[in-house]
Amino acid sequence: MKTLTLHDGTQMPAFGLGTWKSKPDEVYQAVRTAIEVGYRHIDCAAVYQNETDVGRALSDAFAAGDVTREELWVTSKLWNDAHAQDEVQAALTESLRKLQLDRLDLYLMHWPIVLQPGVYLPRSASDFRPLSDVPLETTWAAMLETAERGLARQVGVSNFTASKIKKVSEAVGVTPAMNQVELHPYLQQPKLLAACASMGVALTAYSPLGSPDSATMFGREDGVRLTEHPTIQEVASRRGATPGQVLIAWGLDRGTAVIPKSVNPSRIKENLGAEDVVLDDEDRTAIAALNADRRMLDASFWFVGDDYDAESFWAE
Ligand code: NDP
Ligand code: 1BO
Repeated sequence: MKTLTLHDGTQMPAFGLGTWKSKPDEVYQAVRTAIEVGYRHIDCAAVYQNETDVGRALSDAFAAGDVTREELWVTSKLWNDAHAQDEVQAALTESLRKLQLDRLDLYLMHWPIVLQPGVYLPRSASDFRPLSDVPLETTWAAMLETAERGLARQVGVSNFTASKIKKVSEAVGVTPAMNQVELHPYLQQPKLLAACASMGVALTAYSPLGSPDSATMFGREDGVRLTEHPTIQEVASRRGATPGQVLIAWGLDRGTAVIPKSVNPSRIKENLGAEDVVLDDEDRTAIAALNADRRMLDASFWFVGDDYDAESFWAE
């Protein structure tokens, strides 16, 4: 299994299972199947509202001897409504309770956004807390404290630009181990890759297949699905692989972790096969040409009120 080396030398399994949008009644079997076929990394989040079912699957997998706790990498994420100094540890403890774990391998600040307690997605300006009241560096320092207390082996961020990483790192004196961001051939983000590499921050590619199952939710029905793009299909046929495997192999080839979501047993197995797909320079050049700086999660759900806007949110 391919691994990433984090800034303190920790080895993290590069390939994992995504669980966003996996319904509680589906995610149990998805996690059990994934572990049975060889996955060693599961990506979770409090906001996915399925950690209890993931936790049941983990507990049953340990009891069945399918995997040991030490062999498995479990990531979860702090939701935006618990950013205050005295809320972070409580939120992490609640995720641990649901996941039936003593410690996470990685805990991420899900978004550089601060919401009022109990808010899932904002509907009006009053759903936000001003960043000046709860700055990202306060949240980052509180996350580091959870690691010092042994509740997470590693801590990091998600959906951060390089400049936001630099700001929190300089303020607190410790750089995040990880930045989990959207990465796929339509959104290749080469500058962010280079900036994170220069700061010693590893990257995880989310929505590596282009997140087709969030298209309706976010009113994004236009455009060619990545798995149906002729270039991806050509590379797939050259490599004797499926389009999904090519997309995952491309992310692994760039040195990022990759966490495709599936609740379908045959696609769960198929996606793991990406570890054996080797791309060459012809494949890399063909896929590089697909970059369109096109986001599947453009963050527009945060642009309610005046606190965040499309101009500045992703700007360096
Ligand atoms: P993905 O790009 O992983 O796409 C998931 C979709 O692709 C599902 O519809 C799935 O269907 C389908 N699929 C899975 N395998 C294949 C295949 N081999 N061929 C064709 N279709 C396939 O989308 P996500 O947005 O879910 O991203 C992956 C994970 O990243 C999330 O689940 C989550 O864990 C994380 N994430 C993190 C975010 C963050 O803000 N930090 C934001 C977004 C995602 P089916 O299930 O039926 O197989
Ligand atoms: C708001 C969507 C979060 C997915 O990780």
